Amino acid sequence: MDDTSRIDKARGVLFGLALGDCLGAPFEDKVGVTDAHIVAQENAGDPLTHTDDTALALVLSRHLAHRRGDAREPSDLVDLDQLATEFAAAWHAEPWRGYGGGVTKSFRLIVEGTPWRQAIRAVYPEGSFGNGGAMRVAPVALVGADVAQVAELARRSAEVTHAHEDALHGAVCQAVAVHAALALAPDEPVRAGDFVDTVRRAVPSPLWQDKLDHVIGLVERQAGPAEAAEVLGNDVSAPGSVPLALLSFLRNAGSPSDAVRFAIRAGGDTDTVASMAGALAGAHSGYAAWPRNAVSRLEAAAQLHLYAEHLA
Ligand code: AR6
Ligand code: MG
Repeated sequence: MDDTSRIDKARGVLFGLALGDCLGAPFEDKVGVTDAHIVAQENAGDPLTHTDDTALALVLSRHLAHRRGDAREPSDLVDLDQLATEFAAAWHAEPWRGYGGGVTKSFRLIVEGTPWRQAIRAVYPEGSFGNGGAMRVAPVALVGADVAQVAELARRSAEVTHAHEDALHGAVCQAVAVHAALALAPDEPVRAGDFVDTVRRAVPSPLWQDKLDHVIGLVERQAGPAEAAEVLGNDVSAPGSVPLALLSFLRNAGSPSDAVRFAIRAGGDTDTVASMAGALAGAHSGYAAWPRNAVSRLEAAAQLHLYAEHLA
C-alpha cells in the first residue's frame, strides 16, 4: 500500500469512529429510528459534537503518536501509568462528555491521587465489563504491525480502565477487526467467514466464540438491525455491543454510511456501536467514502486529520 492510501485509510478509521459517535449520540436508547432521521442529522448545518468515545480515542491517538519515537519494544507504545493519567485528565477537563458511571468514579479517584490499579477496582472489584476499552481502541490498529501486536496494544490500552476479561476481549476483538479491515483494498469484497475467523482466533473465550458464531449466522440470513440487537445485544457492556458493531460493518461492507445507520437503527448504546462500526467501515473503505458535508462538520476534524497522518 502506498503512503496516500495508508493515510486515506487511517483517516477513514478515525473519522469513521468520530462520525459514528456524533451521529449515534442523539439516538441513544431511542426506538423507531429510521434512515430518514439519521440522514437528516447527517445533513444538518450544525457542528457535530462528540462524546467520551471520540474524546478518549483522541487521547489514545496522541499517546501513540508521542511515544512512537522512543518505543524500543512495540508494547512500549502504550505506557500504562501515563495513559491512565491522560485518560483521567481528559475526563477532568470535560466531565460532561457522557462518560459511564463506573469509569467516572475511577477517573475521579485517579485525579485525586489513587493509583489507577486500585482506582479501577474500587467501583467493581471484578473490573468493568463496559465497552469503554473497545470504543476508543481503533488507533492501535494503525500502529500494530501484526495481529499479535495489535492484540497486545489493545489489551494494554484497555486495562488502565477496564480490568474485566470481557472488556479486554472486546478491545482486542474491535482492534483486530479494524486491523483486518485495513488490510483489504477498498474495492475488495469482505468474506465474512474468513474475516470473523481472524477475529475469533484473537478472543479465546466461550462467550466470545458464541457471539461470533451468531454474527456469522446473522450475516448469512441477512438479518436486519432489530433482529441483530435481539440476538447480540445493544447495551454498554463489551460483549453486548462489540459483536453488533462487527455485524453492522459486515452487513454493509463497501457502504460506510449504511454501516453507521444500521448500528444506529439497532438502538441501545447507539453512539458507541455506531462509532465502532464507523471505525471498521472506514478502515475498509477509507476516508473518501465518508460524506464530505458530515466529516467537515466534526468538532475534532483538525485533530483527526493530524493524528491520522501521524499514525499512518
Ligand atoms: N458490574 C456491574 N455493572 C457493570 C460492570 C460490573 N462489573 N462493569 C460495567 N458495568 P463503565 P465505560 C455497567 O462505567 O465502559 C458511555 O456512555 C455499569 O452500568 O466502566 O467507559 C460510553 O459512551 C457501568 O456504568 O464505562 C459507552 O457507551 C456501565 O456498564 C459506555 O458508557 C459502563 O461501564 C462505556 O462505558
Ligand atoms: Mg456510548
